[in-house]
Amino acid sequence: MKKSKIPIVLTIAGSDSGSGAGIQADLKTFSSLGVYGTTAITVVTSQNTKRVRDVSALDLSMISSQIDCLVEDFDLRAIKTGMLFTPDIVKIVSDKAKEYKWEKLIVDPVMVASSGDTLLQSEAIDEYKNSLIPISFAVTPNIPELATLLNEKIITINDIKNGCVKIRKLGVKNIIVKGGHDNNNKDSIDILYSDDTFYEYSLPRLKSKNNHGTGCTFAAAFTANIALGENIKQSFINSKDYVWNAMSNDLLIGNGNGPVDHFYKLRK
Ligand code: PXL
Repeated sequence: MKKSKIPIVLTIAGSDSGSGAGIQADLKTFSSLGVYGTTAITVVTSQNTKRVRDVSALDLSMISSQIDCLVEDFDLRAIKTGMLFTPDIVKIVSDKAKEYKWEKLIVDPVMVASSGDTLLQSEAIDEYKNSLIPISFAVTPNIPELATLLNEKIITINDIKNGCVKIRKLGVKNIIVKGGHDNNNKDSIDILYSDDTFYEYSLPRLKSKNNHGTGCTFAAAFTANIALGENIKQSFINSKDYVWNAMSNDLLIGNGNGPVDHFYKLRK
């Protein structure tokens, strides 16, 4: 396969019409960090910064077709998943990952939007645990997602660490828990569990309500860093720095939870 000048990555995720999260956030992150992003769209949402109004899933055959078509022509260095919505979509993505022997599969187990709307059917949780997480390179839940995956309360840093050890038992080697939802700490503490070792990285908690798409953006930045050849720990640090900087720049878009500025570097 022809060698591209910049790494090519793929995001398998949902479209956010307000462009703060989902496919749109992923593409902006990829472009800002110097990788070429391709997309396989799973669902279309009609959405603004205040609410998700409608969700419509694509046919499974169309989801597979996008993936097959990209694999046919592109040397995909890393693949990220976002909103998968139904158990069938989670299953088809795991089938494709196995078929194509994806080594650098980053699974962001998207469940709820910043507006509080549901982005995953509850029946899909077991499918994540049984088929997708075990074959992934890294999984990047936030605290509520970790709690849902384990069906446990996660409150303290110790709970997060114990949770990582349990997720590790599903087979995935790298677990990152995004600490943005832990309002008990004045810092936002993210945890990486890799090679059976914990790393913590803290930055001052930002008060901004413009946090729509921060989860997607973190996982997309991590995917880009891995595709660029960074090691896991540095990719983790770079991704948190990127989200923190993007979130620091308020674009004042919409009346609800607004998007972060993926191109903050252009405006410095
Ligand atoms: O941030 C999670 C997320 C992922 N994917 C889509 C979304 C959202 C949040 O709103 O809309 C399509």
